[in-house]
Amino acid sequence: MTTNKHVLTWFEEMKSLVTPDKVVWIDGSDEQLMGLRQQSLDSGELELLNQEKLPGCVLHRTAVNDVARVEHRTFICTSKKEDAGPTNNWEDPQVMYKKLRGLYDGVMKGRTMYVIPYSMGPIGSPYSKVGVELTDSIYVVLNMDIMTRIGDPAWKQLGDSNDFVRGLHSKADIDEENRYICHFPEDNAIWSINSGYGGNVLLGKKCFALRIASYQGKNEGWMAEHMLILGIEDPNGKITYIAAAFPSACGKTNLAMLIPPEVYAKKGYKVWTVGDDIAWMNIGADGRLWAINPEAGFFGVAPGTNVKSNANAVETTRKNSIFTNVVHNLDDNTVWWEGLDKSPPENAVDWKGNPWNGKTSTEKGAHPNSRFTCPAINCPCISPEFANPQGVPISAIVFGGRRAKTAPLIYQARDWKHGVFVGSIMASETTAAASGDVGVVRRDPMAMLPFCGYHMGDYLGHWLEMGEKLGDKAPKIFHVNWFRLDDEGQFIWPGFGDNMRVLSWVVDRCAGKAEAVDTPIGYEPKAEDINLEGLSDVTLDTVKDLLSVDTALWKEDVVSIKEFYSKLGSRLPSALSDELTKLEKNLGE
Ligand code: OXD
Ligand code: MN
Repeated sequence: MTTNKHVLTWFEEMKSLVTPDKVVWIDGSDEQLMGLRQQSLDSGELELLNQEKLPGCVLHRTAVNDVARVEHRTFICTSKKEDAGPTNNWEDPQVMYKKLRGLYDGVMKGRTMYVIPYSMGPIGSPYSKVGVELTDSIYVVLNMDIMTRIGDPAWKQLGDSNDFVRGLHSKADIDEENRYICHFPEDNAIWSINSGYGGNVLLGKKCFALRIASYQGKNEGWMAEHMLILGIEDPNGKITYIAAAFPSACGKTNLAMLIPPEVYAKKGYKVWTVGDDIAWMNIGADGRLWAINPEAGFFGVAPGTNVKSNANAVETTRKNSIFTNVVHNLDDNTVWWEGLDKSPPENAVDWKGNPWNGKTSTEKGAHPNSRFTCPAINCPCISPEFANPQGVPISAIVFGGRRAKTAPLIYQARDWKHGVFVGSIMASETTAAASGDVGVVRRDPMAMLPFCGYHMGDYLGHWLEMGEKLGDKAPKIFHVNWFRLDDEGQFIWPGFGDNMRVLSWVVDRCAGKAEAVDTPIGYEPKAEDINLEGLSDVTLDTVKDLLSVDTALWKEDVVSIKEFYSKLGSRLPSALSDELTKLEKNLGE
C-alpha cells in the first residue's frame, strides 16, 4: 500500500464511484500473483497450458466483439478541441466525465477492484514515470505484471509525488456500444470501460506510454514514440543503437529481434533488443538522444511468428507467458496460430472457443490480432542495457511503412528537418491491430496517428524543436519499406533477418563510412552497397528495382500528402510545407 495522499484521495473518489465489494492492493509479490492466477484458472478466465512444454503459460480468450484497439471509440479530452487536433476524436472533458460516470456508477458491485501501481521504465531511472491502474480484471493484473514493473517498487518510485497517471478500467459488460477509451491529458487520467482487449485495457501501454506520455513529452521536452529500439554490435564490439517507428503489425517485434544472416553472424555481428514497441527519448547530459524502453515485456502479434520469421520471439513465449485468442491444441495442451508451422492441430479449439480442426476448417483458428504477452527477460537477444536507467544513445531513427509500390527499400533524409518531413508523410496499409478495414493506405506520421495525445501539427513542431536542441548530435533519419510487391503481388525483398543488410548501410552511414547517391526524395545507397552475399534469389538488379523512385507515383503521393497536410491547418509547421515544396520541385514537372 501507499501513504501517498494524492493517490489515496483519488482512490477513495474512484472507489465510491465504482463501489467494489472488495479491494486488493497489488504488491507485486509472487505469492499474491500466483494466488490471483489460480483464481482466474478456477473461474475459467484463464486455462493452464502444458507446464512441461510451456512452464508458467496460460491461455485467455477475449469476447469475440473485443479483439483489437478501437480507434473510433478512443478519445482525447482536452478543454479546447483544437488541442486534440483533427486526427483525434475529441470530447469536452466535463461532458465525457459525466457520460462515463454514468457508466462507471456501481460497475464493480459484486466484484473486486485491484489497485496496480506500476512504473513505466526501470525503477530508479530519471526517465521513468509511475501510473496506478484500478481494474476489475485479473487478466489485466497479470498482463501488467509482465508488461510493466508493478507493486511496491512503483510506490517507492512515486514517493509523495502527485505526478502519476490515474487509470480507471472496468470490463463492465464488454458492451461494444458503450466501449470508451478516454484520455484526459490535462488531468493525467485515463478511463477505459467495456473492453478486455490488451491495447484498450493495459493502460500503461498505448494509453499512458504513448498518448499521455507524448503530451507530457511535449510539455517537458522529451519524446514518447511508437518505436522499437535495437543495438547492432559490430565485430569490434561497437554497438550502434537504432530506434524505428512502424505502424502496428508491420514487423517491429521481428525487426527488434532480428537474427543476422550467416554472412554477418560469421563475422561476429550481433543484434540486441532493447524494446519492440515504445521508446521514451530524452536529451542526455552529453547532448545526445537517449532512449529507454518503458515496458518490461512484449505484447506481440502471434500469427506469422515462427522460427523462421522470429525464432527469438518464439523462444521468448515459451515460459511465463499469456496467450490471447490463439488456437488451443487439445492433444498436447499447447497453443498454435496461423504461420507458426505447417501442421495445424486437428483436435483443437479456435479463438472463439469452438471446436476446430486445422486440417479441414476453412476458418482461421487464431484471430489475426491474437497476441502473446511475455517477459522481455525471456528473450535470447535481450540487450544487457535493457534495464539501464540511462537508456541507450540513439544514432539513427528509422521510419517505415507497408507500401506495395511507392517507397523504396531505403532512403536517408538530408537533415533533421527533412527527416521530420519524411516521418510526417509516412503511410501504410492498415492491419488487424485496430478494428476497421485492413489494407487501406493511410497517412500515419511517425506511426503515431492512433497514439498522439495532442494536435498532430504541434507534435510535428515538437519534433522540429527537439532537432534544434540536438543540433549536430541529432540522430540521422532514414525511411525503409520491406513490403514492395512485384506484379504478381509477391514481396520482392526477403525481409526478416535479411533486413540486417539494409540496417548495415544505416550503421555505416552513422559512422561516416558509406556513400550515398542523391535522389529526388533523399539519399539512397548505391545498389552495390547492399550486401547480397548468401542470398540466392536477390540480384543487383532486384536491389536497383527496390531502390527505384517512380516519380509519377511520388507525384500522386504529393497530392495525398497535401490533402493530409491541409487537415493540420495552421498548426502545420511551415518548415514542413517548405519541405513539401522542395520535394515537388525535385520531382520535376
Ligand atoms: C500494438 C499496436 O499492440 O500497435 O503494439 O497495436
Ligand atoms: Mn504498437
